[in-house]
Amino acid sequence: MLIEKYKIDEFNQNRLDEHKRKFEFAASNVPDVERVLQKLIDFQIAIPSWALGTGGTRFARFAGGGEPRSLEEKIEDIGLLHTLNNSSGAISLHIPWDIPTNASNIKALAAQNGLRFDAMNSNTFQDQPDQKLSYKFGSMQHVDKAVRQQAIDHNIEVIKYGVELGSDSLTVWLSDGSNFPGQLNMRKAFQNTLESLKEVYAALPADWKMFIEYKAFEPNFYSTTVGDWGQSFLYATKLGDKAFTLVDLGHHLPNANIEQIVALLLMEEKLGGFHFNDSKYGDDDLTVGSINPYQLFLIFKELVEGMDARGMNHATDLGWMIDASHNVKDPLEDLLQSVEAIMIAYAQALLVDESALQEAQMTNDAVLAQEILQQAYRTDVRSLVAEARLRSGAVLEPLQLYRSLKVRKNLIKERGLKTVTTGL
Ligand code: LRH
Ligand code: MN
Repeated sequence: MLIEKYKIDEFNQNRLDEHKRKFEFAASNVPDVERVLQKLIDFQIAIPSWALGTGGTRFARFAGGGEPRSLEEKIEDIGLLHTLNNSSGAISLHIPWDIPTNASNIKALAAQNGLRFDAMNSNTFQDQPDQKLSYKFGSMQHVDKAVRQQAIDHNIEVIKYGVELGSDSLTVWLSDGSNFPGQLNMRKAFQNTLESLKEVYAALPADWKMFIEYKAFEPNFYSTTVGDWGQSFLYATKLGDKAFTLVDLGHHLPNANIEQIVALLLMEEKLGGFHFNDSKYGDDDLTVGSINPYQLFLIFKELVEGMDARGMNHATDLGWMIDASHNVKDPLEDLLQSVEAIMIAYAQALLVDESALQEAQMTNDAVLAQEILQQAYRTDVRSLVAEARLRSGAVLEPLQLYRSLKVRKNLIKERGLKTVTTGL
């Protein structure tokens, strides 16, 4: 569904006075507001191709209707998000859920929607109908060399699709592990996995990156062969300069200090990117910032400080991706909220008075340090994020326009109530 420019201009015009009032007040408290606005305009978040339909659990899945029936319709839906917030300028594909049958057509359609292709995702956590060997007992860790080779070949095939589309990175998440003590020789599983990843690494084009995504548990519930940041860091270090760790916020054990993990991986130049979502218990894949927005702010505070310490470009030097699943919300509304939460956390982190904070740290003044940090966190930056959208031709309030244009109702009329999209 296309949203005409005049509808966006009309919507913004009706809200301009109120926005300008809020923005001028917020801007008056921000020393270098133009730098902050430009960073917000440049910051683009990749939308997962597998999160445009209704997700579910092993218990049930309640379809919402109007779901994309093809990769083309997925690109249109992400194009619509990008039209609304101009911060969703990339799509992350999952193979084989979204095989680009005609890559040049798909690439052209994405370009028409202002989208580029971010990291490609392989899938050796499911058996495909035509697959010879099962991944029931793992893929790259498997005791059978033939199964490992099948997984290696699949990842190399995914790289090929990515090259055709102009992507420049591969995310490898392995569900490999075990469910019971004694079931798996965990040392051999690590070595098999490393040897397998080395063959995929060798197939990477010169300018590509490989992201090793770790996860504490699920679908295996005793051991996971890439189970935490340390293991992912070990693989990435042993593989070489093109291999990095990928931090999915939902893949940690309860109460893990994710911002500390991020600070250290960034310092070690082995942080590749993120799968943003939120969770209260396990890998809940909930809307970003819906459960623990303070943790998201603390993560971005470490990112801004750590990236500035290395002179990195905030917009392009790390992989910014969402990985969520929508059991009860409209997928597009959920994604609009997630992008907004990320932009707000980034804007707040840009407001942290770093030199004052470092002075408080050097004098062990924990009270002052918290005051400086929470001054930024408690600053309402929503009008700054909205101004960045306005200046880049997008919508002051994306969710409101999405609802007032009855986008979901139109998608259901166009695609039907029972359409089921590929993905989780
Ligand atoms: C695993 C994961 C991984 C994807 C999948 C869809 O939990 O986070 O990133 O491949 O979700
Ligand atoms: Mn993920």
